Amino acid sequence: MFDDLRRKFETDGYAVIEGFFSNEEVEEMKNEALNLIKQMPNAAERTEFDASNSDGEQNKSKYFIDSSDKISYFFESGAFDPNGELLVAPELSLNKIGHALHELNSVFRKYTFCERIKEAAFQLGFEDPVVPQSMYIFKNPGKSSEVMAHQDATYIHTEPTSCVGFWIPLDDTTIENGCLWFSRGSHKSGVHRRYIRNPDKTSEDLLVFTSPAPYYQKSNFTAVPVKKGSCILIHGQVVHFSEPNKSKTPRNAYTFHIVEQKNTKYSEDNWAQPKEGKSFMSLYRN
Ligand SMILES: O=C(O)CCC(=O)C(=O)O
Repeated sequence: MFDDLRRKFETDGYAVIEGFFSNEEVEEMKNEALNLIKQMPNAAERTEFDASNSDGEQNKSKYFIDSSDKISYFFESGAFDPNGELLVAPELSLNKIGHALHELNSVFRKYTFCERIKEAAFQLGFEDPVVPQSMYIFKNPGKSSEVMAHQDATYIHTEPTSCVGFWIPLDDTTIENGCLWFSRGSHKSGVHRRYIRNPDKTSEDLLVFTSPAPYYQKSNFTAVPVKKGSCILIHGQVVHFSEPNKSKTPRNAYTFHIVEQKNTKYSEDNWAQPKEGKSFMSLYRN
């Protein structure tokens, strides 16, 4: 399962492990997402999350910052009428749920801290990894499900860079339904911009990008369609994106990130910070 993993990861900036989770395990995660949908908040507490907005205007909210130790719901833009009532079925209204599923939900906690994940991290050379965030991503049919080209280290920054994403599709992914696309080798080009807590405390924008979105040439990207239950390991600096889901069915994924603690500094201006007196969960010790 882990043959050549580190070499592929270091060469391309990502590596695919096929058959990482069984169909039963995939179904358990999908069913758990349905359970979470049943517990969705009422209209007053709902927040839209528009991942296709590269200015990130709608991310810049307290709700986003506060979600780091909660199970919070982020809705697609246009999911509601002016009275806050859903215009689509609840399961089609969400963009994602985050960012502490790995901590607070027993099913996602079980899979995040399973031996296979620990072994993959170990194979990549992690000595003392922690998990700063997790998300369940709903890529439902429709334009708003696009995720713009980005590096994960923009959002989860350490010195030196150590962030790795574990991305686990719960449906087979195709070019049509919005598989991931990678710019191979782009992880060797540094961190292009950061998304930080605004140092200007008088501003209404709590979170800001340090520079505009770079232009990434689409022809540099390779589509990486994979079967459900695979795991794609994503280097924090590799540029990747996903197109809108043009199929008729949803494309779900569970994802979480790890960072190294040993000899590494977690940036204090990252949006996600451990709450006072707490630390991020250790991958190997849970
Ligand atoms: O699930 C997707 O379509 C995009 C995920 C992604 O880019 C990420 O988690 O960094």
